[in-house]
Amino acid sequence: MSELVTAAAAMDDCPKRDRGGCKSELSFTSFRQVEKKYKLVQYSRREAKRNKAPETDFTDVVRFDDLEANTEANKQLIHEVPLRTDEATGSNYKCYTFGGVPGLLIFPQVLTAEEQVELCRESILVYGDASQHPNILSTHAKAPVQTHCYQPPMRWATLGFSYEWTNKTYHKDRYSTFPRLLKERMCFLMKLVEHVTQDSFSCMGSSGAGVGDGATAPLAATYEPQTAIVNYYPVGSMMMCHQDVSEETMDRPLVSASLGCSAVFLMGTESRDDAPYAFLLRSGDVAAFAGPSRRAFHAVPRILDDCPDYLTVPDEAITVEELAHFDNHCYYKNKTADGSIAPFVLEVMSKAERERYWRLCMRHLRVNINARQVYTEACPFLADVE
Ligand SMILES: O=C(O)CCC(=O)C(=O)O
Repeated sequence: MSELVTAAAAMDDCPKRDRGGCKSELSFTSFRQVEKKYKLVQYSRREAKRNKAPETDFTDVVRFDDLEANTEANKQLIHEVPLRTDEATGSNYKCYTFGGVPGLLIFPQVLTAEEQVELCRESILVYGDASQHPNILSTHAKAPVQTHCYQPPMRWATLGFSYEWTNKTYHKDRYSTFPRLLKERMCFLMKLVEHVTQDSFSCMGSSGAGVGDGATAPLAATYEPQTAIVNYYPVGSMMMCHQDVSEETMDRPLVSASLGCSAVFLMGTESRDDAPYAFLLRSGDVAAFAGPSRRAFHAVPRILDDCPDYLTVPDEAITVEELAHFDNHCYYKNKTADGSIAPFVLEVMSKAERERYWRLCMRHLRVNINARQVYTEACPFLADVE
């Protein structure tokens, strides 16, 4: 855990998003107390001269990369679920459950380095294209900007059905195509979810309704990812406590992939009054919210500054000019003198420049892609056909 303790203090960047509910009456819940514990405390240069920023104690964070590093209490709650070896690839995937959060499944390092590269490239260069996929910039932006790729301070993009944050609803007539690559990955991951058996809950569609056929059918065969939220988290940002309960198909697990910098992820129960557990999610890890955890409150209070070299431009390869484009952990290629963002067009960039661009963006960034099935029936119109 030692590398976690060294995370530096910098400027606070808690976005006032409607998704988390930064509301004063929520400040005293047990969930909020744990969020505060892990939040990055950032001081201005002047303050830092007078006060030393407090260090975070990460001892209680559950980690699956180093089981021995867990507290004795957490070790008792971690269970490895035997998974069948993938016959096609011979891969032997691992899955863990955690006694404190029934239904939460963690698949550490289930995405290969190549798959992570592919998904990061798409997340920066394609999924952030507002002309293909509607997105909204963070509240820090002076006005919505129609970007052609991810550009800070964009905080999320939606693929497939668009989500209306204010009314917490989906609309069947508001959608973009659901990318084929992502659909393939998510369907594969759902097969792994299906392989996991637990006594305390069932991951299988319990309503008896399969996609399209109305019959009881295995989960993976009928699963259709219909919406995905791509979250962009620069170091210092966070996502406040919330539930994801707007989908009609709450018996279908939500699948959530972590890319780039690691995060402290909190998950509790259906009540904010219960203190959540904290989990370390690293690049390549996938979490599935199945069973009771599908309705549980969760949050991301901390992003660690540890993007793996294979997803970014490492220190020794970055130029002084490129470094000058970083501001508060974000890579701004086109920041104008008044601080607004000038959208740029990828087509004018060479392939090598685009490759460099997404890797520079990832330097202090975590990307989370979480996919959900929204409606019981199949929605073939979402398909990404060539
Ligand atoms: O970033 C994560 O791991 C979780 C994202 C999330 O909770 C959401 O998009 O609703």
